Amino acid sequence: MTTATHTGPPVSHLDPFCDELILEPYAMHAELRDLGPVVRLEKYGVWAMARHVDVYAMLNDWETYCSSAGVGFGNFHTEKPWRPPSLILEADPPLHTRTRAVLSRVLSSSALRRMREMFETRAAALVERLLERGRIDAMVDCANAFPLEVFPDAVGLTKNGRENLAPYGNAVFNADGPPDGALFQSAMKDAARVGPWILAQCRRDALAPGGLGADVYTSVDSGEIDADEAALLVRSLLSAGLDTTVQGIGNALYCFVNHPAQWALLHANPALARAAFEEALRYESPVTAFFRTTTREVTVGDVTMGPEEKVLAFFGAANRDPRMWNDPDVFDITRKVSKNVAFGAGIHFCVGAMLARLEAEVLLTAMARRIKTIEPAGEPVRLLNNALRGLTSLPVTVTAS
Ligand code: OVM
Repeated sequence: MTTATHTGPPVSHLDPFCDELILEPYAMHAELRDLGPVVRLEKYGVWAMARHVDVYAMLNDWETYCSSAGVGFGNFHTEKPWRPPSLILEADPPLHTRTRAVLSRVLSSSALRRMREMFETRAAALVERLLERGRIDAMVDCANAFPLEVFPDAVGLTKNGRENLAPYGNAVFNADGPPDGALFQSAMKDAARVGPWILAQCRRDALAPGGLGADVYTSVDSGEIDADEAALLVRSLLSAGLDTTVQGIGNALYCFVNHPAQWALLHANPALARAAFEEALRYESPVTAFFRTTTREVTVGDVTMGPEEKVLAFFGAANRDPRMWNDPDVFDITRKVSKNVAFGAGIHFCVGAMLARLEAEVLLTAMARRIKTIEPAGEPVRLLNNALRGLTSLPVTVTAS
């Protein structure tokens, strides 16, 4: 008599949301990739994908892997969300198609073209201030300072209360983690404190004419969306528009501080700035992972998942998958990285990507033109966040060319 072997799905007992693995995830990423296309995270009873081919396929199949149940731990189909769901991030077609069209128009490269000059003037001035000081904190004085200078103005926000933006974004990303964790709990406190200010800024009369926020409301006039929907779409700008670019730019600077030959390359050829940012996004992806939720029974490899099950897509792991990239752990700004999933993929691909790239390109270009060296001057401090990978401090010295 033969005995059938029931191996079951590959299982991991690791907790990607514990402090240690938030701070240093790459060994875990390799382990998850090597276990198979789909892995069971035993601690939470959710699935995870970490290989590029599988993450990419999942993100491109919204009919099987939906977003309307939320992109964090909670399942909005069965549990109450912590805030009214985003009409774009946490939505499926046909709702998503309609809201996405609005933000696609507002954030298109042609709509952003008129902002470049203002961004360039401010970046050049910022870089001169940095060089006068010589010793700076690249997170505080650069990666935080520049988006905070240009993004709220681009949206058309009032000057008072802008300090509420960063804690709100930080809370929104922490809210994707396990609800009983300390980061989620502190996110709820932060959101309660700054949420009312955020919501007040989403109203039409709070937004300066000519800004991205006011532009969302022109879609109310055309009848595409109603005023309540417009307010929630402005909330999406404020949720996703600041912390992500701060950490993306900060991670890029962190890469250059640790890879001086790559900085020399950029300094010699500032036109590489846009490509360099993309490689930094691959190498140190600012958004670690988001969930999807299965809409039906689905089999991937040897693993069958049931309907209404949570699946975690590890962007950062996919972006360092050796099955996809040559020498994935090498930071190389001349590399072709068009399939990196730092901005996601498929219908939810970051709608603000053009704005993020513009901010990063303009700042890195201004820095590359004037700064000859950027060198470590103290221990960097990592950000602890359930979904954002980045830093809070990066002490450096800069020298002029
Ligand atoms: C939103 C939202 C929030 C966080 C992230 C995001 C990466 C979107 O509220 O729509 O996209």
